[in-house]
Amino acid sequence: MINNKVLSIVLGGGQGSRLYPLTDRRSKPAVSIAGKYRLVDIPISNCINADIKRIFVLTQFNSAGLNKHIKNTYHFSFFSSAFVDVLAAEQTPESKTWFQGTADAVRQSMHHFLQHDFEYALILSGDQLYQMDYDKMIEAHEKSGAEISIATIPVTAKDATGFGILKANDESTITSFIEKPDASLLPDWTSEVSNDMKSQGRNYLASMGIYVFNRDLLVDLMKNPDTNDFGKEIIPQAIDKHKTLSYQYEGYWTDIGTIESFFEANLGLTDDIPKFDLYNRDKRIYTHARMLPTTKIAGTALDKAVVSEGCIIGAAKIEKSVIGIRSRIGKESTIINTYMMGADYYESLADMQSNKIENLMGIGERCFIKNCILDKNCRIGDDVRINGGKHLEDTETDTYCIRDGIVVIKHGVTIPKGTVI
Ligand code: ADQ
Ligand code: ADP
Repeated sequence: MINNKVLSIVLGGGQGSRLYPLTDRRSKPAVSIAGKYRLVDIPISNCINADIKRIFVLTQFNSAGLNKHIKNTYHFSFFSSAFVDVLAAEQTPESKTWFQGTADAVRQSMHHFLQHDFEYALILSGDQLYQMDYDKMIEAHEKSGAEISIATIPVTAKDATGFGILKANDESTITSFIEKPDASLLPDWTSEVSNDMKSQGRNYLASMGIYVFNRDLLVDLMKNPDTNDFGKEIIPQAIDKHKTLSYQYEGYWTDIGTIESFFEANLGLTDDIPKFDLYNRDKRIYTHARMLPTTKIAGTALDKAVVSEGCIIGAAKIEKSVIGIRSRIGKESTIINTYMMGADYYESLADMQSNKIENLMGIGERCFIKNCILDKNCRIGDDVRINGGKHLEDTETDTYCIRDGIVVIKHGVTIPKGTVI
């Protein structure tokens, strides 16, 4: 089934990305999460689970990785109107620049959207981890007669300064909105929330950056070339003129736009009952079906480990870590609090045995790796010691970056034998 009323637009990431260096060589939607998925799989899967199967992904630059992933993953029947298309910022006679913001990204791509029939545009962020039923949001939008709906979630004062904060009346119509308010303004912006939320100190209603627009209104709003951003301009300017609904959500939702939140969200998957449920059949997360072999483990003590397919592991210990596809980890190594993204391919046995390659892909023998993100295809030599943590200052070298104490090893680099970080 396809919901023919809705066209979905995923905002795949701006220019100066807070996820650097993970976004150094690929666009943000292509960043690997949870060992086997890509960021873009989250909003796309939520859409598919709601029968919304006409999806555009807007991104600042095309990476071979992203296009290949979309092409390999989202196959719809030849007779269906379903599609997932990547639209990268492009030069046209009218616009010679990169997307200047979220609204500008939509504006510059409008001619692609208008080739399709739809009543509502569902605009989504590309860097959030959540499983939401968009169907219900569209239903509430239709029922209320609103022209715009914004998904909202109660947040704490500490978090409120990082979001668009709003107030709504008894009918859930938004009456005021402020983008990322200064902490000094917060006392004026509390809302009535459920007792459960109150007990968690979540007294502010934040925009989740998930919007439903009636088609005609979106077309109209995009005619003003001076508005580049939904949060900063479009929404605050629209609420007085157009009925805007607050669609309140209280499930698990987290923004994974920074290295720290990305790291926490991934390691959170190792909890006994993770807040993000990958095991729910009704809210399935789709990704490339790779037909990988099973994972082989020898002599390893595993504790809170999430291990993807196709790995060959001989480590001594893996604790509170997510191990990505095709990871190879050598004997006597210890991995703690780490997200290892894995590899895009295997080295051949002949290559591995020929001694031609000094550092094999993956993690070598007798290594100690803690508080680390290892990007895809990196080579960690034997006896390497990486002890990440808050004692380390933010810094960057050719092969790694340190952000909030997390050591991020860059894509495809080699960390030679015996290195200590
Ligand atoms: P932010 O997340 O800070 O706040 P923004 O940086 O504009 O807003 O990003 C929104 C989404 O669009 C992200 O997925 C981002 O990667 C993507 N994006 C940003 N610039 C883009 C560009 N030029 N081209 C394509 N994609 C781009 C927003 C709202 C707040 C709300 C939070 C919730 O402005 O009101 O509270 O989202 O996370
Ligand atoms: P991303 O940017 O998303 O990490 P890449 O653009 O690096 O992805 O390419 C990933 C894809 O490229 C993989 O699916 C893999 O099949 C292929 N690939 C990359 N390097 C090699 C290689 N040396 N040998 C074989 N395949 C490779």
